[in-house]
Amino acid sequence: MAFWDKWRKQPKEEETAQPEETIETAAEEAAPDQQAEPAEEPLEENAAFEEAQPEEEMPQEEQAAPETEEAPKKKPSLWQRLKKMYMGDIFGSSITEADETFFEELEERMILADMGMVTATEAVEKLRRRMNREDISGQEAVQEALREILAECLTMDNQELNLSTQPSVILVVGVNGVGKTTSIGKLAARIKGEGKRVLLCAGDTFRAAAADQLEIWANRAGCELVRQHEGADPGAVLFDALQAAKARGVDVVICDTAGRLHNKSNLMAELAKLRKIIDRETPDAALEVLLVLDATTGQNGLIQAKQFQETAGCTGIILTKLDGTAKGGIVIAIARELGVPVKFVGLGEGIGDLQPFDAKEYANAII
Ligand SMILES: Nc1nc2c(ncn2[C@@H]2O[C@H](COP(=O)(O)OP(=O)(O)O)[C@@H](O)[C@H]2O)c(=O)[nH]1
Ligand SMILES: [Mg+2]
Repeated sequence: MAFWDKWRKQPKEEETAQPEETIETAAEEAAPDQQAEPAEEPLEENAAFEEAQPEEEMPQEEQAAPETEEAPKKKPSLWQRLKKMYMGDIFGSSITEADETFFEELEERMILADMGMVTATEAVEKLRRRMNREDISGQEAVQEALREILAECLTMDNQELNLSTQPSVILVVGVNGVGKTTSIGKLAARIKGEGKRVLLCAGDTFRAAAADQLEIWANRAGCELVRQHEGADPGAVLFDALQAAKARGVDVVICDTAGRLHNKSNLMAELAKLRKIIDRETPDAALEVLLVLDATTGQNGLIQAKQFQETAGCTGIILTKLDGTAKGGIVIAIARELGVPVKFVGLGEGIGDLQPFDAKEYANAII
């Protein structure tokens, strides 16, 4: 059975995961594990990955250095964890711009890869025109042209985090279970690695476990943490964190938030309140509002995203779980629909598994 067929047969439920349910269990289960072996996780991830991908890595090594032992082992890029759009059998060696069946099938596969109808149609049209204009034909050249077109769709302004002030503030929002706390841990480690002083703010006061989980990540990343008791007012925790940051000369404050309150308007009101506190306490700070989206929720994630976008005014997206069953095409649909740049992607659960988004790397990985 072709890979594509297996993919198509996946049950619907898997694609439309319900964050509200999955989340609590996932977060609660995750905490003890992370506590048990914090330092080794990234290494294990890589080791496991290398084992899982022997066919791709081995031949290269053999070719490169058959008789020398010391040839450096090429580390697989995180992008290789992305699922490729399976297209092998439609890219014949003699495709031309007149090949209607090819364009139809390509469009269908892009839609099935979560790219969305509008984007898929547009990308295929662009490809057809480019093939015509530049006289492109044949598998290699057509694939390369398609990669370039997708990368162009995804290239936006303000792709980089703005951390230009001291302190800068990052508010992280999104529904339960999408990977907010985990992404904060990874992001903190990354920013710390650039030599900056980072303070985490446990703004999810809904359950004690949420602050505990953030504390584990703060320890792992070597960052400071401001937390309060369960049920405390998140605004008060944020206020404390901002005061501490100013007093201690912290470079970046990253604030975690709850993903679920009693209802949506409650959650949105709380986010609005947190924003107000930031504006009041650190009026000149560079502020990033990062919306975390779980790639495995597919097109459903987009509906949530629009609501957060309207209330919280997001400056960027962190797209998590692209290493799993997710169809990477969702990245394109999101960037297009929301007009907000994808700034980071999560490609695993380890501390090193967060990557700044790179349109060309991404396009190379999925096509
Ligand atoms: N495979 C994978 N799992 C992730 C990724 N990001 C987060 N997770 C997992 O998703 C679950 C929920 O994450 P958590 O950070 O608690 O979500 P939150 O409720 O939004 O704070 C945890 O089990 C994480 O380990 C990712 O990029 N890839
Ligand atoms: Mg959390």
